[in-house]
Amino acid sequence: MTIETKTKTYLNFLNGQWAASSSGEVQASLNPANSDVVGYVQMSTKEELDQAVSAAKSAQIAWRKLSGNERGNYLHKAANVLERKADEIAECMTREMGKTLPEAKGETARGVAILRYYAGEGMRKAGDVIPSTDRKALMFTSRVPLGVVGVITPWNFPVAIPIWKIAPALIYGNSVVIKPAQETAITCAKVIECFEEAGIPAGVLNLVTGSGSVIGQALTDNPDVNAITFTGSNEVGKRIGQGALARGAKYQLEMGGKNPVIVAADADLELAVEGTISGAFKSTGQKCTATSRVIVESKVYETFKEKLVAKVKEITVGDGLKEGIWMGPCANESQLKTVLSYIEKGNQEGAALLIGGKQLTGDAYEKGFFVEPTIFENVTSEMTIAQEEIFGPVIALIQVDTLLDAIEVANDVKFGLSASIYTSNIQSMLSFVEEMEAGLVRINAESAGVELQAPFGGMKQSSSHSREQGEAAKEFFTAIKTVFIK
Ligand code: TAP
Repeated sequence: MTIETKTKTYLNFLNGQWAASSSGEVQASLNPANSDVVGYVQMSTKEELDQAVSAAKSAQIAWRKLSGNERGNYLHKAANVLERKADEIAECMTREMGKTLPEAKGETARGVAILRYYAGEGMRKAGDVIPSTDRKALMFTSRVPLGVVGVITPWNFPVAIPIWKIAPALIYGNSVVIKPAQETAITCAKVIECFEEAGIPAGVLNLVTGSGSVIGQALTDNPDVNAITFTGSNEVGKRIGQGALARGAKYQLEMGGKNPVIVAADADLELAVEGTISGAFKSTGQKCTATSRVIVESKVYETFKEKLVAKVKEITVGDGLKEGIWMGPCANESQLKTVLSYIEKGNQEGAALLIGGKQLTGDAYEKGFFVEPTIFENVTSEMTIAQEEIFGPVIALIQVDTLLDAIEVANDVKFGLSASIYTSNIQSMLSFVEEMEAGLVRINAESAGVELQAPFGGMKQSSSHSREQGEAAKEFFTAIKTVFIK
């Protein structure tokens, strides 16, 4: 059954049925480009979340008994449906959270590719044979599902993040209850529809929307949820981790970043400018891997700065659905206010505003949450804008004398998600790889982005030190059983 779109009210998906919440309450999802109502989503109750978990618990018994290939066939079918509906879903994403349509289409295509990758995972190895010291025994490991997995996702990648958690959870034989960010719950509902159309058995995948403090908390606390996978802010992530730990559930947290780009004196400056702009301003800087600090060797500082500012002036800001727009709005009003408050802090603490810094107003921006792409210079490592995640289109330029200084500054934050360097010197590349405290290190490439078949995750306070995506996902979504047969 397709969700009722005429009334623009989206429902929960509970035990194979679309259902309204008994609360009778819905929340409007607003387009951040113009404040139009995109649709309404359910404000569910704790009881509904608990019902979804019970359904998932029952359904998991039969689901885990299917072969990996059989489970993979559902993912293959869901990938085909998503591919067919890609344009509609990408447009919904742009309307719900503002990223430009080409970016939304790219993310949706990524969702299709992730589903296909994990569909194949059902046919790959699920354990190892380990030589026993007893010549008459067979000893091996078997990867087994955890049970019910709770998935809590943010709004910045509303297709890719739910899929990169749901797909591995399902392929390894777990059932799922997802609570997406309210901000982008409609896009998530459309993803769930793809699984429904693929014929996923009732109860194996459930969607419950509502506030984080009610539904997210209830998912964290429910004793039948065996594992929680979370992506979002550090504040919420830590609370979820503590809750899961207290009741002995497995958990995985992917959180914030404060990602640096180092521009060495021997860098290809055109390439460095291109990578800095793409890493910092695509998705309006609302990526966990977005570039937010640019650390430049003094020998090339002025030239790099000039080239960077000239390119930033070319950025077109506006409604991401319109052609020719390169950067959309902040995802909501509170995000815009946060960005503006960091800009104010930058000014107060003595950084020099090079370009941008203001909310965009006037006809094309009326009722939207637009901010100019912003660059500060004369930033020092102890300033707030060099330490805290802004999650907006703001970069801090930091000048250093040597590469060693650059790496020291790059590491001088509590986060360790992604880091990049532009250099043509192999020794500098290797020093960076060795010294940089980050889960993703990228050379002559922007800080944002990782291929879906490679491990993804951070060091330090960016992560609970697990990894997502690729084969690495198996570590979280399965338990190892060691088998000894004599
Ligand atoms: P959060 O505010 O942390 O929200 C993330 C999710 O947690 C939402 O679904 C939210 O629900 C829910 N939540 C809120 N309070 C909760 C509670 N008490 N218990 C359980 N769940 C709760 O993050 P955000 O603003 O959506 O996303 C931006 C953050 O995500 C940034 O810090 C960014 O760096 C991070 N991020 C990290 C990564 C990786 S892979 N490291 C990738 C993308 C984003 P609501 O619907 O109520 O908001």
